Amino acid sequence: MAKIQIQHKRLKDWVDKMARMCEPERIVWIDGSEVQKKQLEQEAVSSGEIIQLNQEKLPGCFLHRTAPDDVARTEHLTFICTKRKRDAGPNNNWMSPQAAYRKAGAIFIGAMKERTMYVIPFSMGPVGSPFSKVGVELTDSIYVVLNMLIMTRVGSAVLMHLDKDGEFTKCLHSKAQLDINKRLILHFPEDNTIWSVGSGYGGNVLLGKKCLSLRIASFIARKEHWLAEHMLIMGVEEPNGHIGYIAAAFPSACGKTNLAMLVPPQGLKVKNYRIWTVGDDIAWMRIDSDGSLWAINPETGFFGVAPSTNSKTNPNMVATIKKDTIYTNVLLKPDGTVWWEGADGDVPQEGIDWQGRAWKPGSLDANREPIKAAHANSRFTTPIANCPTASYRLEQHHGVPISAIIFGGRRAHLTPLVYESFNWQHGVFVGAAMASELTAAQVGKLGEVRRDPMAMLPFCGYNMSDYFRHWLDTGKCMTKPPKIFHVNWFRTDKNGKFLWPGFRENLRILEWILQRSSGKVRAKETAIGYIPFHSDIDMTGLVLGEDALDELFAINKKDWLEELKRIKKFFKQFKKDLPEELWQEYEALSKRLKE
Ligand code: OXD
Ligand code: MN
Repeated sequence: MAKIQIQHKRLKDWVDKMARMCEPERIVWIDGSEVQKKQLEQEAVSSGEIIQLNQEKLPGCFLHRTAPDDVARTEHLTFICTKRKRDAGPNNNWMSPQAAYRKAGAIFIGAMKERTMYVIPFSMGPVGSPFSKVGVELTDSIYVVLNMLIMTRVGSAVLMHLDKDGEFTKCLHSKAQLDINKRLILHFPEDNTIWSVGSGYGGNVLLGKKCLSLRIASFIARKEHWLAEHMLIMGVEEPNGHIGYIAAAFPSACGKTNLAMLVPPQGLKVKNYRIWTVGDDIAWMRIDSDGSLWAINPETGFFGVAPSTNSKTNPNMVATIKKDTIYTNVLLKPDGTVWWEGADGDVPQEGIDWQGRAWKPGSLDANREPIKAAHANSRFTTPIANCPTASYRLEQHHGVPISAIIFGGRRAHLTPLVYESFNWQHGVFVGAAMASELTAAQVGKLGEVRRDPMAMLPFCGYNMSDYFRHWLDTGKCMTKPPKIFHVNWFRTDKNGKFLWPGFRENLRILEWILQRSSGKVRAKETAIGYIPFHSDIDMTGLVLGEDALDELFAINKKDWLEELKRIKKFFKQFKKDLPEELWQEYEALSKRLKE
């Protein structure tokens, strides 16, 4: 492996100090080279940490299995460790930095004995861009290294950029004993530090992702006057070459990935739209010199949910994950390929399930429930560059200009297919009042509705009342703010059936949103915001039930007044810290609903 000369004394000292605590047998610096990556893959295959898949059918692909109790983000073990409890807010679990370092330190001591400590210098965002941030992750997991090589820009170029004294987030991870009772995901925003111990699941251990790019970055972004958000970024190109870019926030596993790379529906084919994918999970947005909001995706890969990914729901992802991909917790087929519930092709007649056990369709567990081939939150990690719709602006240092921001949730009832806020302040209220039903991406009860402002509830690294204030202030600093919308693809009829087909058909709604953003179409004013006239949604080639559009856009004032009570309860936990403007919007909505 190439020998790296470290010029950065603070970095070197920190690595030494962490090594003294974790006691690894050796330290290996990750240089980002293909040669080193291949060596690590071989080593991980030899130790059984990853399984090499059929290299003819899935070149460069591997399978990994996590411990059965380590398959999703563990929000109850995730903490924001600020000096003052108030600064973490009621939206976060809090521990004092002192207590947190002590508690996790006890687990880290000697945790890497007989293991290698890998040092991963990484850049979130193009190396050297003013939008970007550098982190260095120390880990005892090759799986983490291989994933980070896909998800971030790693290696010597980052060290060169850091030079002798550059700032970086100190990220420490150890699998330790993979014991759920000794698992902690700790963020120290005031120290620009992350400590994660006892887990091997992506969201807990790929520290560039949720931990740095959302929790720590949101804290930094407030100080530096930008936004770090849980949003996809996509471009919709019209035949005249103009590309309208959208940033959209939906809670985990609500379809951000599918939307970010959708294929235009058959009925809109003649319009020749082209979709460009910038990101599927995280957006860092800054006000640029033109007074509008510009966004980059800090990541270079997708960490996507496998179940239900198929050629109908997401053909571009199916194409992307055919090579250079790490699969986690899916079924291994006898021919060395993989499968999950809702994948293409017939259900395999046999295989090894996500827990490494022999599996056949129809196998039942002790409770006589069907055993899943793949875990509901099984994943793939895959390079954006392999995606057929990857944006050619991925490496641009200033990213792309955002025309519209969309908030969305999974709501069987209440919220219409789409509505537009009256202005930025109202849009912030719409984001702050967001709620969604729980999915498999979080540990918790599926289907339960929880409030999830801006889809950031699990990811905002500080008090959300300060976060709302920051959003309100950001709006005031833009001369050309994007318009803010809300969508709900998941509304159901009285029989519980989805009213809207979703997936590629969502482009019909994005079209309206972009037309509204450029002032090309009228809208109907309602108590909650602007909604489309039915005739302004291009329904060519899409036949819905007779009253479906009426039901999709119905605004039931009684239900909304009930929702207001839930919003009030949520807002009240922020006490006097909640910005007054949000209460004003609350009162104004209440008044409009009662009119
Ligand atoms: C993710 C998540 O993995 O939001 O992106 O859980
Ligand atoms: Mn996410």
